[in-house]
Amino acid sequence: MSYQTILFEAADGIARITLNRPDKLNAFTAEMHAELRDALDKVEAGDTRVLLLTGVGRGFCAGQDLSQRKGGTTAPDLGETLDTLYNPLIRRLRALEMPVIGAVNGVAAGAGMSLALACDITLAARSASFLQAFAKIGLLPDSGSTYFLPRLAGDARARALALLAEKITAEQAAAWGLIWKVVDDARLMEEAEALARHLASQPTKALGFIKRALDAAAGNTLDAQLDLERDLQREAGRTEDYREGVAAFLEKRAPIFKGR
Ligand code: T3D
Repeated sequence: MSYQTILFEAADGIARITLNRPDKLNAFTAEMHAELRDALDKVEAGDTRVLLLTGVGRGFCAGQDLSQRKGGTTAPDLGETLDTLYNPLIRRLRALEMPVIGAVNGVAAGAGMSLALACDITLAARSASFLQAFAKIGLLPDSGSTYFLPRLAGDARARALALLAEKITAEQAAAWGLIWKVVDDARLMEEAEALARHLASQPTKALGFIKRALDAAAGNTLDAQLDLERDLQREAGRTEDYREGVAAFLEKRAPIFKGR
């Protein structure tokens, strides 16, 4: 499949997906969703150990392209588009057995902000901003925002962000725990790439288990979570990378992890 709305490349264990509709601040279209699905198929099928997501131009992603939702005589079924396009994307990113880095280069609005929140480690350029744009157009936050916001920022901030739909700066997003950190604009991709290189050299299976355990924690009792940690640790203990990690420690050398 050749891509019109995203850029995709994968090399040395790092896959890069760059949203590429800069004149529309990388707003999602059905075509972009289809291309993302195809790119994620490649990420899952290949030897990728980390995924880096960013956008071209001055936007990260402005959410759904509203020109595709121009009023007709019948109301669109937005439940259907969430079911078929947005929810599978968010579920897939969270379930990827590798870290997903978000490099938020500009405004992240609507489902674009949800996308940034769904990444495992999100960096933002100092000039970037975040906007729960939904209420401005008569919608509620979707694509995971009602899940991520209160967990990351707390209920009071989640409610105000969603109800007021006020734009916040990258600094504020970091201060509220919505993202990992803010980076000077000129250094964003350099830092994101360095992070990607680092993560691509780490024990990928264990990183995948960490994601799984942290995601499950939100809905688990302590007992259930302890059981899950036991099960995943059992699997981790059987990986080549665990053997290598212990051997490297005992031999006082840097480990060489293969992601197996
Ligand atoms: O529908 C479903 O399937 C349900 C799922 C919904 C998920 C959602 O994401 S709903 C929320 C949709 N997104 C929004 O409501 C955000 C709309 N955009 C904005 O509020 C503003 O554009 C921003 C705050 C993001 C940025 O503002 P600003 O002033 O920096 O830029 P701008 O001038 O508004 O935008 C630049 C261009 O991008 C402009 O195009 P033009 O006039 O130069 O040809 C603008 O129309 C376009 N653009 C920005 N966002 C969207 C968009 N075009 C279509 N859809 C957009 N979402």
